[in-house]
Amino acid sequence: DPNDARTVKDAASPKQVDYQAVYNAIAESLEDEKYDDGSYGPVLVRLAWHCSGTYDKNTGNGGSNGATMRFAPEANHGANAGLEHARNHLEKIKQRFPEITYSDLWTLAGVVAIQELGGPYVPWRAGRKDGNVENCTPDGRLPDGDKGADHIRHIFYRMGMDDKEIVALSGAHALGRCHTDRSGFDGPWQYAPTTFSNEYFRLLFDEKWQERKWNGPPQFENKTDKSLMMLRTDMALTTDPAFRKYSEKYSKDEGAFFSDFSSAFSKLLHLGVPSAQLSEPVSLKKVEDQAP
Ligand code: ZEM
Repeated sequence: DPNDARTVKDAASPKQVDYQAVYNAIAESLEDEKYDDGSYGPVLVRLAWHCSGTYDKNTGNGGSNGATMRFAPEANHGANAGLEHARNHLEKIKQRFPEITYSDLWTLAGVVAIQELGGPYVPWRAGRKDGNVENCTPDGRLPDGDKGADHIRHIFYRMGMDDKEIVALSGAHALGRCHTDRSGFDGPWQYAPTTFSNEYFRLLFDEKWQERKWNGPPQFENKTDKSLMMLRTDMALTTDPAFRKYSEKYSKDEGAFFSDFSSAFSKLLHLGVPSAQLSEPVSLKKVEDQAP
């Protein structure tokens, strides 16, 4: 009955997306023995972070709404080198679920990777809209790995993050590695770079770190076997007293890290998205927690 109010409303509302189905498709796509350490998870987390971390609380622009890294100016920012691997990987998911926006897809993929690689549940809301090239952010809004605590604060305070959130978010370096052909830095932060844990914080304190002598940009190596790395910004989490309060705690208490990371990462993924646009939190179950 076209005069039934419910029918009219349903016809006008946007196409429903089965986000758990999208989640599962991404989860199934993560493992690939030919890619890096065997998983697309880490680079998907980096994409979710870089598409969101451009937010500027003073002007309200930037952030995940818009997915403006699809366009040349932002895709070519030095900080985003290598993220085409993540964007191209997700293009296959977008083709299967064309009704999801890129901005929802990229942030959702970050949640999938954290949850499926052993991390905490991360609250996520849908409703981001894709922007166009005029919405691209200026270069320089993401942090440089060769700088200190002042720089980190300057970048993250602009997003509206505090010291605790900065340290918690940095724990994402449990995942993945640096690539000489992307950032110029080299190597993973921990021995199991496809497992989300507080291992990054434990190693920051339990390993001895020394400057690596090489032709590349300044970074640290662990004395034990020189196979692990830390950036200057990672080391600042132990040398700056306010940061150290949290990094020390997370090195001993994985539960505290998981809880603070979940809140901070969720906040990051929604920065700058008008709340009127966002859905209620979407239940996104880990594959292992779904009924068989
Ligand atoms: Zn990262 N990050 N990051 N980061 N990051 C890299 C890789 C990854 C910094 C940084 O300079 C770099 C956060 C914060 C900060 C991830 C997640 C998050 C790389 C290596 C660099 C240089 C890129 C490459 O060569 O491929 C700095 C300076 C940061 C703050 C001070 C936050 C916050 C993150 C998420 C919450 C992840 C998962 C990777 C690994 C990517 C991969 O491909 O393996």
